[in-house]
Amino acid sequence: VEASIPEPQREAWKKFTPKPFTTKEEFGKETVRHIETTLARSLWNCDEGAAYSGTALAFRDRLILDWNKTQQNQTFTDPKRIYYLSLEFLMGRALDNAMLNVGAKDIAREGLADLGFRMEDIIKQEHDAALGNGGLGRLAACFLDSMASLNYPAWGYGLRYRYGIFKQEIVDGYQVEVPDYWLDFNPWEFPRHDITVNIQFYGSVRKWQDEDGKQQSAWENGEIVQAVAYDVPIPGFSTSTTNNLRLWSSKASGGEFDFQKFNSGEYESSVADQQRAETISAVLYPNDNLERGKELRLKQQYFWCAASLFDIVRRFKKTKRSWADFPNQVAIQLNDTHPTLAIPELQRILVDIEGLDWDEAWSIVTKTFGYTNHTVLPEALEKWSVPLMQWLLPRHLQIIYDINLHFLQFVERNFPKDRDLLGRVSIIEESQPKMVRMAYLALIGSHKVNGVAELHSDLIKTTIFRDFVSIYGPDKFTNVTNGITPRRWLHQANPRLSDLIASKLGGHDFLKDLTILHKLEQYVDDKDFRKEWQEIKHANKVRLAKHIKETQGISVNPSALFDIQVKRIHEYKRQQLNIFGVIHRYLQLKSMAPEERKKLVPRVVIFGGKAAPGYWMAKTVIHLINKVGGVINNDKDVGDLLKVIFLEDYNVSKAEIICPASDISEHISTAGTEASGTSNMKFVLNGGLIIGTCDGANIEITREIGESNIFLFGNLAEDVEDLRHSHLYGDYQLDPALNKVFDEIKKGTFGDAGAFTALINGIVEHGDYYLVSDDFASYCKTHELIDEAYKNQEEWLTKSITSVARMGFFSSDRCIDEYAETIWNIEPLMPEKE
Ligand code: BZD
Repeated sequence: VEASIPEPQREAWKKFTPKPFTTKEEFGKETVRHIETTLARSLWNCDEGAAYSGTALAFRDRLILDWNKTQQNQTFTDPKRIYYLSLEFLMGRALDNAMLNVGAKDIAREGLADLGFRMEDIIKQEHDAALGNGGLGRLAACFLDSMASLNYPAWGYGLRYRYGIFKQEIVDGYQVEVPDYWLDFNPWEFPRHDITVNIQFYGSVRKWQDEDGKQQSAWENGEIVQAVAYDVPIPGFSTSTTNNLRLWSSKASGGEFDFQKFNSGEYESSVADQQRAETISAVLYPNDNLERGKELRLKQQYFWCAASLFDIVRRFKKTKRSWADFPNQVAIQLNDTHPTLAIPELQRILVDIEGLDWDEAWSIVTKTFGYTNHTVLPEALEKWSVPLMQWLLPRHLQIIYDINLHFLQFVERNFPKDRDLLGRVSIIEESQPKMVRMAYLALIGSHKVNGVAELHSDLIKTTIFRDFVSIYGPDKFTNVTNGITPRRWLHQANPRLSDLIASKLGGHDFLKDLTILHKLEQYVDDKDFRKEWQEIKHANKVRLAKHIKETQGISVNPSALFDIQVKRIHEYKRQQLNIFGVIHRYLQLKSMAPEERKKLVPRVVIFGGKAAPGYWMAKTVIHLINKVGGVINNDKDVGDLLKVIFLEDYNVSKAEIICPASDISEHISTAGTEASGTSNMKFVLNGGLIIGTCDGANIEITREIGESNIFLFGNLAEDVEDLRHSHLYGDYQLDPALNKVFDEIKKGTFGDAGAFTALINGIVEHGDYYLVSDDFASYCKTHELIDEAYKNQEEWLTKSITSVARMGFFSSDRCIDEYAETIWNIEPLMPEKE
């Protein structure tokens, strides 16, 4: 690698390289310098917003120094790198995370105090980076944190959406979506106007034979859009390794053609071109677990895949290695099927541009990619219409057809007798119009496919990928159970608990090896420790109660049992089961004598989550929750015994307040539908107990923490199919208690009953696909057990401590090590010593 500064001058360069601040004075100096010069503000107009900006810029400088060193070290050492391709990175706020990871939060707190600001107020100024929908996007963010913390040479690649997931407002009990424009001030990104890639769309394919008689193809005459790189530094915890998240933004290519148009007076049309180009990275699609086949979405996917691969290939080519070495230097992980076009794109680069033979290229491609599946829900499996792909990406469609041909020939050779098999496993679905099945393409183009929890990884092998297990054998399929980063979800969200744990375990090492938590079990009977543990939980509930008061104007009693369900609103996640359970509880309470009521455990039931804007049933559930809250919260008979809260605009920074404040949280999806779930892990790690179905990671959580520390209920995944069948074709009995709940809704107790007809009919008349009625009795019964258990606070506390002690497995560090070892074949690269 050639350096731009000649050898004799490098000493001067090194002398002038800025040093990271190490004292509150140095921090204060940097911060004020940024406020005065970078921001052009002064002591006369420095509000909390400006103080946040100055602090963020001071920390950004620190990250960049480490980032430079990390990247330089990687360039010199040239290890195998992992590239994590995800359309979503749900990062949340960056400042608090940066301060904790570089270990300078206390310095900053003191420095800010000297300037007249409180740390808590400054942190709150930051806008969440919300470039994701839910679990899948947040998982990608936790993985970035772990990869950096474990010193893996890793890059994330994504899209720089101008609008992240919408902000949710609740108006008259209805969800209203407000655009999330988050880029007005974002100190965490570095535009790299010199790193651009031209991306082609549409056009045509020219084919010819070269002198050696070899078939050649070229994709030509398309429309060009430019991708511009924006880099976001990702600091590791307690290491100087700082990785890169590269987000692509779209721009008109601005070549001569546009200039001519503009010059010849076609202003409008040249501006329209520009706007069309910028539309590609304008907005995140707000659906989770649903794919709707829109052209713009496909454009986003190709734009991002092509820019990322160009970048990866460019970096590889600089090292002048042979192509056969590519999979030894590059691992690419596909976060669901959204980046599947990277597979035909790499094949196109190798065959059409680099001139490799098909088979040689294909062997490189399949060794490079790994594919993670996050769902078995049929409506979420991506399919793209062949005519759309023909129009937008004509060469890629040909390559996909060729991949399919080779694959089907291989299947036919090995399974000559199975006539239907070819149709079942073909990448092309023979429908009207024909469709490209992206999950099959991803699977065929990868060397490993993984699910995200044991049950889920088993299910994909017996359902959607069943035939492929016969074709490739079971070794192509593996499981990597999800995890969460304990830095954000314990240390940052719950600093007091983190410090209490550290006081017993001799420091914060558990944040880098979460299995150390098991030593906490020794202290489960330690009186002072228990008292402190309980006080911290209470303080976290007080903090959430304060937030509820400030945002909703409702007072809740922090000594009540806090029962929380926060996640995207989806029928399969069954918030409807929860709210029907609440109505049932309300009816029981109303039927009691006042004396009897006094024995009840007071409850605050808290919901939060966004519904996809076009998902009517989910919006109806939000509406019902709000209506029920309106009635119950104002019923004098009820008082403090039951409160129902819908928290507006659930996001990462709110999750950091919510997760530490639960007594019980709800993970109650129909068995077999939630691939893993990760908020279940966040709640348990913060000392909350959970009620859940035998689904996703709940099963493994139970195995780790013990059956007596979790409230499981409901039917099992293996019985779901039969139950659904019996609803439609057998005799079907609606649960009587649920029927009473429906009667109450129909009476108009919670407002216009007509608004909820579809919700009820889905269960009563249309087969109850999500088995709400089947699980209702066991759900309500389990909540009674929870009430009983909560009365014994000592035992509850023991469960809480024991559970946390046994959660070590669910660190995303463990996941990343598993991916690195079993799929990526990469090693950490330790930072150079000073
Ligand atoms: O991925 C989620 C699953 O539903 C969870 O069970 C799992 O824990 C997490 C992480 O593995 N899936 C999603 O969040 N999916 C999406 O958000 C999504 C977005 C666009 C299109 C399809 C799915």
